[in-house]
Amino acid sequence: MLGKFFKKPADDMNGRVPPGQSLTSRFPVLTYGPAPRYKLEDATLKISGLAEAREFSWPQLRALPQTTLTYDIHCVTHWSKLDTTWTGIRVTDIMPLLSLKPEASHVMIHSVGGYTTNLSLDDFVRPENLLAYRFDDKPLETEHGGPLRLVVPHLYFWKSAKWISGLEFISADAPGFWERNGYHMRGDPFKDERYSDD
Ligand SMILES: Nc1nc2c(c(=O)[nH]1)N[C@H]1C(S)=C(S)[C@@H](COP(=O)(O)O)O[C@H]1N2
Ligand SMILES: [Mo]
Repeated sequence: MLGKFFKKPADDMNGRVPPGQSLTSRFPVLTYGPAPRYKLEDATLKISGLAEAREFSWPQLRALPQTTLTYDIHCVTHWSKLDTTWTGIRVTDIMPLLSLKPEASHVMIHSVGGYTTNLSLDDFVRPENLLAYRFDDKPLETEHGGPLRLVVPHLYFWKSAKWISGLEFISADAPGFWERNGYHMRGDPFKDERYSDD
């Protein structure tokens, strides 16, 4: 009974801060390897796997509705940042343009430079998930994934692939870069799903 109270930090902002996380007002950069540098006009999104193959150019993506959303982000390295504001294209505005095969259940996100991360379609196709190109009403900086990155705020931030280049639809879950290196396959911060043995 008491343990239940004591486990909950007094400053969890009414449940907004997941267990084991501390708030930061900075915006730390976490990248494995070098950051690629290219213009937004040159960004493309390649659709592959269990979907009709196609490639979106930036003008084709830019023609979709533009959405600005504010939400909290949580990194597995124990920092959380509240009220971050992103502008981009909703995943739910792109999905109706894709012809998925019925077997598709997951997606492997691909980035320029080879980074990958896996998501179930349930986690990917959510109205708050964005292909973001602006942060804080400014063009997204290179080190934070500019010109174009995925933002999936309900999971740890390693799922939010920077410099996104492709969506590969697959019929079973498979590990991406960090997931092969010990991170959890799903990564829900509120369930403390940091490593594969959590
Ligand atoms: N392409 C790519 N995307 C990536 C990463 C990376 O190394 N390469 N790092 C991930 C990790 S571990 C985190 S915590 C966030 C960090 O985003 P930030 O640098 O904007 O804080 O990006 C994620 N997306
Ligand atoms: Mo991370």
